[in-house]
Amino acid sequence: MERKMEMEKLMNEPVVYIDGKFRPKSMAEISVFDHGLLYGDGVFEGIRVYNGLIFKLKEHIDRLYHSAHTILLSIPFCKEKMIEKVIRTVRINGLKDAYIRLIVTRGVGDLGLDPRKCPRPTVIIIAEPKIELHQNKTGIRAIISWVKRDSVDGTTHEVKSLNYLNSVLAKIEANNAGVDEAIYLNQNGHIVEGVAENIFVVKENIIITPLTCTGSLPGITRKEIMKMAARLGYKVEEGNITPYELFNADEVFFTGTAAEIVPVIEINGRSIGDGKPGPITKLLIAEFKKLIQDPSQGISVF
Ligand code: PXG
Repeated sequence: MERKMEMEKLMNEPVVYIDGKFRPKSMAEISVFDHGLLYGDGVFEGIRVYNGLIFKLKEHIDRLYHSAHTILLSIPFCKEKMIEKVIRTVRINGLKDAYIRLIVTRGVGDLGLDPRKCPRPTVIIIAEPKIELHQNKTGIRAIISWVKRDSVDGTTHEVKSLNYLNSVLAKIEANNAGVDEAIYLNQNGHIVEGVAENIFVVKENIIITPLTCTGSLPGITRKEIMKMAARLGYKVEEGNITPYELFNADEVFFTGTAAEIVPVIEINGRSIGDGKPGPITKLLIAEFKKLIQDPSQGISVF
C-alpha cells in the first residue's frame, strides 16, 4: 500500500532529463564527484516557453555550444539532438509556459581538477512552470555592487558557465540593502550588467548598452531589444557607460530571459529620470509582448 502510494506520488511528479533518462524531480540526482559541483566546471542556458513556443531556442543552443567550445567541453551530441531533447522534456512535463534550465557539466571525475579524468559530460534538462522575476513590479530599485564583474578572463561572463558566485554575492548585497537587484562595474569602473540581466540606458532618445567586451553576457534578449529598438527608429549604440551616466540617464532598464524587460527607477538612492518607467522602456515592453507570441521567434513544443 505504502509502496503503491509512493509510486503514484513519483508518477505525478515533474521529470528531469539526466544523461538520457527521465527521473522524477525528487530523484533527479547527480554524483558528488561531478566537476560541475566540485569546480563549477560546466555551462548552462536559461530558456523560456511562451504558450508552447520555446522562445529563441536555436539561439540558446548556439550559445550553449559556443560556451562549451570556449571551455573545451565537448557536448556528446549535435545541436539538432539537443533541440529534440529540450522539446521532449517540455512536452513530457505537459508545460505550455515554462522556464527551462539546460546544463552540461564536465561530468564525473576524481577529486582533482584535471578534466582528463572526466570521460563523459553530464547533460541535465529541467523544465519548471514559468517563473516570475520582477514581473509584478512596475519598476525596480538597484544598487551598484562592491563585487566587480569577473575580468575578461577564464570566468568572463561572455561564457555562460556555472561560475556565478559573484552574481550570488551581489544579489546578497542587494537583499541586504533592501533593493531588488545589483549592477556590476568592471575593473575600469564601467557599468557591465545586472546579476542575471543585461542593462540599457536611454539618454536623449539614444539607447546605449555596454559592449560585451566589458565582460557581460551576450544576452539573447539584449540582441532582440537592440534589433527591435532599431526597427522602431531609435539610435542604438554599444559603448562604455559610467556610474555618472547611469545616475543621470533618462531611463534605465534590464533585459533577460527570466526578467524580460524591467524598468530600473532608482540606483543607489538616485532616482532615474522622473522615478517612473520611461516611455521608451514602456514601448519596448509592449513590443516584446508581441514578439513572444510570434511563432517565427522560436520552436513549437506541441
Ligand atoms: N547576464 C547574465 C550574467 C545572465 O546570466 C543575462 C545577462 C541575460 O541574458 P539572456 O540571454 O537571458 O537575455 C543572463 C541570463 C535567472 C537567471 O534566474 C538568468 C540567467 C542566469 C542565472 C539565473 O533569472 N541568465
